[in-house]
Amino acid sequence: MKDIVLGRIRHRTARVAVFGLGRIGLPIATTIAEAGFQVIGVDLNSKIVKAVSKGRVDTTELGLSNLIKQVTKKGLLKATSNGEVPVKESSIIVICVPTPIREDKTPNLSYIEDACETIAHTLNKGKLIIIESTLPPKTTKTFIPPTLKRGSELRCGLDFWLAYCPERLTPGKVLKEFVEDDKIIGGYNTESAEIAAEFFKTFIKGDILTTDATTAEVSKLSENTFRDVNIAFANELALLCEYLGVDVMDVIKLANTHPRVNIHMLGCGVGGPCLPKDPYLLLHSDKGFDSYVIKKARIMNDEMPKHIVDLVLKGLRDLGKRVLNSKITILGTAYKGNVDDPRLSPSKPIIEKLLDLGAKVVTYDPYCSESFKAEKTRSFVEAVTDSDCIIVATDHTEFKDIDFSKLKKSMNDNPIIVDGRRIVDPVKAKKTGFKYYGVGYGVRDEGR
Ligand code: SAJ
Repeated sequence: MKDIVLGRIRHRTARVAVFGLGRIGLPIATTIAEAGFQVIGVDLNSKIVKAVSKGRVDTTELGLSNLIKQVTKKGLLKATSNGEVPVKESSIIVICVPTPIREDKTPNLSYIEDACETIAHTLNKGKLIIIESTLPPKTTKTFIPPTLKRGSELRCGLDFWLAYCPERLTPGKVLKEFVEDDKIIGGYNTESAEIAAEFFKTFIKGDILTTDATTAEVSKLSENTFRDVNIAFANELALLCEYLGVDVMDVIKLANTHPRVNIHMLGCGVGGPCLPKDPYLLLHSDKGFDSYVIKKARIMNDEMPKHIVDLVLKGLRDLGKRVLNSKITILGTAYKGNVDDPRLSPSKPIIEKLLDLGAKVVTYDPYCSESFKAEKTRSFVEAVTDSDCIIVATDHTEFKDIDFSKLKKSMNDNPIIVDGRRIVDPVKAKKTGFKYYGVGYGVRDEGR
């Protein structure tokens, strides 16, 4: 059996089913098709299925639209909503569905379970199942096999193979990173890791790093948890610098000149599909490991939107303005710069709090259409006209070179800038007559 599947991989005759055609699954399916495999994508969203089938996908992901056109034209990529037939016809099944957390921060594995149950209906000997979705520790070893088998006599690791091969991709660079980055292969057993490694070698240029499934799960979660804890340190350092009257940007710039120091960037909070949830997935276990650092870091980052609102209230107070009916402009609703994704964006709690306080809140985002119930404007000028205060909430490139004199003419008297991403030059802003408040921008006693 093993030689058959290896032969099909080597000759590209293995058919591949990819469950989940989202921001990660679709680029992965397209890349596998580009490597010469016949790929059938499975997604419950009929709009995505229709668009992929026509080779026309509306995406901002660099290079993806063209690549999809090419592979669908060659008949190498198709899509469907019904997963049973693709599973039957495929030797390799890749699962790229979401693994969100619930309100209570516990993992929601329902999408994974649904995909496994669909696969279970037609699972037979000789298939390789690969999971790219981020999983809590021990999920591959304990949760996936019984869900896949659903009462069949098939033995995981012997009759079919299973490997956890986590995506480590960042939106905007998915196609490039998927091929060029090193690939971690966590085998349910050694044979599963070997076969999965042969598959990825057909299109991955980076190193193939094989290990066991649980180590791979913890490693992936550690990558993002490291980022979250590092960002939390930068955020707490920013609050300390405000208190000490120094600029955290100067502090981090100098500290990072040390060859072994890499302090990340402070901000107005941590959003996106990964960092806000992965630390909770990492900590999830039936024994209930009692975290201190990781959990506190999550709380620290989730506190930052409140700090932004505090800076706005301070700015208005310093100028004798009231928040009630003040016009406040939110520059950016995407969770990070130059993406269109609003998932868990820090802009949401900032907007909600200001609306609660009776402010007139408007948003402008050149990439993201979300406005979180604030009034959405179609242009920067419309957003800032007659505004009392602008908040830089997302580090889009467009917001990095604001024409302050033009901006000042559009805003109300005594305009305020609250720089949640520290991308505005405080000296220039203040010289043009703005009251500038920035995360970590401590004001020295001598009144800088
Ligand atoms: N952020 C900071 N300070 C920083 C870096 C980020 O405040 O120094 C904020 C961002 O503004 C954003 C959040 O943290 O709100 C997450 O930023 P991120 O750069 O980690 O971006 P993500 O969430 O897009 O991380 C992605 C993840 N992959 C996918 O979403 C598919 C993650 O798995 C990757 O580890 C990460 O990219 C990466 O490798 O860059």
